[in-house]
Amino acid sequence: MATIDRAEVLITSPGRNFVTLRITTSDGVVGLGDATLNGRELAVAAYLRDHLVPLLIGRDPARIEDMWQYLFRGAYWRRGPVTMTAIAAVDVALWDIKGRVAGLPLYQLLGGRSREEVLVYAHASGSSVEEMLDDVAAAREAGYRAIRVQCAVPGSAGTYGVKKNGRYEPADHALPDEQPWDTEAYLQFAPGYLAAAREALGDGFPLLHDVHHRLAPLEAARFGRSVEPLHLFWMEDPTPVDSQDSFRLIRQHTTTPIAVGETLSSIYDVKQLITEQLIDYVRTTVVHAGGITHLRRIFDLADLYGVRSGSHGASDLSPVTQSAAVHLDTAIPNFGIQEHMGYPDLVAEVFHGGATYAGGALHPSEEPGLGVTYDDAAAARFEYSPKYLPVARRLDGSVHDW
Ligand code: KDG
Ligand code: MG
Repeated sequence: MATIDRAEVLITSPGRNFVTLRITTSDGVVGLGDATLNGRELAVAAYLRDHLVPLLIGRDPARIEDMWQYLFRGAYWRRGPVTMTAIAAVDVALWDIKGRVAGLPLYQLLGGRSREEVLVYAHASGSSVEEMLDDVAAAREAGYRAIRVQCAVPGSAGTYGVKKNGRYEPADHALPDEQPWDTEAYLQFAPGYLAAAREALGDGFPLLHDVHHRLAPLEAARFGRSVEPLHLFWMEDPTPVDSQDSFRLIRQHTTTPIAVGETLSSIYDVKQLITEQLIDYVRTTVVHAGGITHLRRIFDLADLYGVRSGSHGASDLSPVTQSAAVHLDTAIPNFGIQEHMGYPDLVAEVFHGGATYAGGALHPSEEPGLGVTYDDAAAARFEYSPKYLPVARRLDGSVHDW
């Protein structure tokens, strides 16, 4: 029996910070898992290095489910993004190894293809409505068949979701940038620019919007109602998800579809949302929700209630996660859509292979396992430096949800 010989925690910053776990077996098979938690990277790196790596050495890499249970139940302290990201890194690396040993791409191990392609949505944004419409046109030109639209709210400098110099990278300060937020200004402004985007795209084109946890439940209900005639594909994170019951109130008032889950890390965090059919798309992702093993369990639960997947795919999820996500998206019955944000150019120097974009869709690698390799020499050129997500403050100076 092959055993786990080595597990290395690799940190690099090719345009943004990434943490990667690399597991090597006694047969020399190598598997990769993403362990990046934006703005809290070193907490996961320490959790892996100090607490999980010593538990892995000498164990059977083929026993993925048992390893998952061992790390989750065995810790006594359960759940939370740091724990679940660390467990995900181990889980995905072991799935990668299983695929490489079998000589099969990961989606084949997950049951094979359910679809020919993974539909993705692009990001279009602007600091003005004109700039946003130009970006919408550029995304269409690039072949995207679904587009998420965000526009800077007058008076809310640094509005989330808006690109700077052609890229959106919110974790870009050595200490958190503090940004003003005016909810009423947003509520008055956003429906108008979304209407302009709808007019440009035409009826039926999938148009998405991220509210990014900024509204109270009743404000979210008002927003959802006000954009109902635009038939959004979804409004994302309309209110903070700490309390799953809040979504009942939103649901009672609007038929605008709801997507939630990018900050959530376990099936228990989405259980009520799914079983009470309070959402339409669950956005939990491989890296932050316990890996392939746990995310598949979430998607299976979602399928029972007619909820589809819509996984988070921002640039803080490494190409290892993107590849794993596209394999899972290819295999599950209840796929909805996949976010596709792209990476800084330097990222391709460190991570080779993985999913490929063509014609508005992502396609899984046909290489065994995930199909991603890690270039140590390139990685060594990009030193880690702390980068934080911003913090939002209301007009009276108090802290708001970012
Ligand atoms: O790390 C935080 C980002 O991933 C998040 O702000 C991006 O909301 C986001 C999205 O929908 O991609
Ligand atoms: Mg989001």
